[in-house]
Amino acid sequence: MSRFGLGSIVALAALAVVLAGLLGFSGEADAAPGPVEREILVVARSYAFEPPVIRARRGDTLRLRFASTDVVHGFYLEGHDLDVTIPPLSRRVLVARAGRSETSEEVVLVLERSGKFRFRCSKTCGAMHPFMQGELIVGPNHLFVGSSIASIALFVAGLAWALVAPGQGGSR
Ligand SMILES: [Cu+2]
Repeated sequence: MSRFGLGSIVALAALAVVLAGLLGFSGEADAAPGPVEREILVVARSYAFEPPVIRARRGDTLRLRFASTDVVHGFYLEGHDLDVTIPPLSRRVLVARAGRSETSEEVVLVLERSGKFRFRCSKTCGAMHPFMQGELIVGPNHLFVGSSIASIALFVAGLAWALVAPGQGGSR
C-alpha cells in the first residue's frame, strides 16, 4: 500500500473520531447511554404549561403526571392520539387514548418517533385558551449514532496503526 493510502486511512480515522465526538456530545447535557425513563410533572394553569418545552430522545419512556392549579385544563398531544383532562387540585386525570377513556395518575408514553409535537389545552379555559400550548421535542438518539461511529473509527485507527507501525521500524 502506498504512503498516500496510509495517510488517507489515518486522516479518515481522525475525521471519524471528530465526527463521533460532535454527534455524541452536541446533544443535551443530560445525555445518558441509550433510552431513558423519566417522570415529568406537567403543571397546567391559565394560560400556560410548565414545562412549556419537553425535550427527549427517540426510544425514551416518559411517565407523565399532571396537575392544574386553577380550572379544568386539557393536554392534547399532536401525533400521539392522546387527550388528557386535568381537573384542578387532583392527581387523577381522565386519559382518552386509542378510543378508550380511563382515569389514571400517570400516562406512560414511549417515544417511537423523533420530531416536534405540539401539545395544547383541549378544554376551553378562558380568553387566552387558544394560546395555551407547548412542545414535545423528540431528538434522534445521537449517542447511539455517535458510539457506532466511534467503534468504526477505533477499528480504522487500529488498522491504520497495524499497517503503519511495522513500516516505521524498518525505515531509515
Ligand atoms: Cu386551558
